Amino acid sequence: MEQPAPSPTPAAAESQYFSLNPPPANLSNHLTLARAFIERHASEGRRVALVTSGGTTVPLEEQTVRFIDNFSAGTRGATSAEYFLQQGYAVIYLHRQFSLLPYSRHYSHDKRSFLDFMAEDPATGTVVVDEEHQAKMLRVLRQYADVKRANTLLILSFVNITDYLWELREVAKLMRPLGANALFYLAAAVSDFFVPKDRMVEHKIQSAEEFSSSASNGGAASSKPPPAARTQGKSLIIDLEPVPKFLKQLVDGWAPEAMIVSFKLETDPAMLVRKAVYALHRYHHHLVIGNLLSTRKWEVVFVSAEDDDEDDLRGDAKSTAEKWIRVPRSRRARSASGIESLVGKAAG
Ligand code: PAZ
Repeated sequence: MEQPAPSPTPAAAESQYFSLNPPPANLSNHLTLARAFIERHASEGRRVALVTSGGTTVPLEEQTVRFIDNFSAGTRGATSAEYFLQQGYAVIYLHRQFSLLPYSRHYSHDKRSFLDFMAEDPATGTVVVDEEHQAKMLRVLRQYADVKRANTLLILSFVNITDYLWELREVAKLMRPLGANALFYLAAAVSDFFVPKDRMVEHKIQSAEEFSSSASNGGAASSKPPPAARTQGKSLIIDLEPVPKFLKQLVDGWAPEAMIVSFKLETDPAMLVRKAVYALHRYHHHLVIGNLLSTRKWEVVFVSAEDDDEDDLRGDAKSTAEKWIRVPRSRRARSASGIESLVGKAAG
């Protein structure tokens, strides 16, 4: 009987993934910006936080018409970034393109149009902020102006899962010299499944089998492995592969001295703490923050090794502490700031 192939070591899986799936076109530009940012803040003795935020897409075609996505709007990441900045960190905000941004989040994804925050001053014929929004916008604008003046926020974007992983790995390596002054706050919703480059069809997937000839997608004699997406009759069959688990590499290889806070999302309350504890032990992060899709804006659970002794955490920590943080019902306003301020303070 044929034996299943042994699973590759983490280092082999990493090298295979990054050699098969090419980097985003703007990576080198992003790294030039990140290098200068990190060096400047390191020379000024400032701690640097890499905050990841938003969802990662899974493209189904090389010329991407269709992709798989997830729910994340980037609220957690954008809001938390503001609290890190307030706590004196320099922040590299690695976010999904067009998801929420620190400061502008207060206005950009509102149910109202941004024009609803504006009014015309009849005396001068100029556009002003509506009376009702003056106080809050002035407060947000001042915070944003301070951050711009101090140059403590660098915004980088990604779209798909492979772009995200490339950016995370390369920026993490740049942060390595910061040692314990580096913090990773991994709030992005990262896909567990993807289509590897060599199994991606080039052109738009056709909805009818008679049009989905292999000729338009590399030719029948192509040496490529079978495409991950194909039509069968009127159905679309998609065969996704697991994204290699790189979170441990962050600790072991890319930024071994950094503080790492990662998030775990579940929908089943019975799974949450169990999965967060599993992630803490498996990836050796310092803190795993668990949240449920339906209540994520109001409650999170902090899972960390009970003993904050470094060896205990990095070794086979058996005991794990959990701490629930809930925003009282009365404070569950439209904004998610309540929980973020608590999370921000805990990480600060
Ligand atoms: O972006 P958002 O505020 O709507 O959601 C935040 C979140 C739930 C994506 C984040 O808190 C999280 O749990 N991120 C990790 C998800 C995961 O890969 O398990």
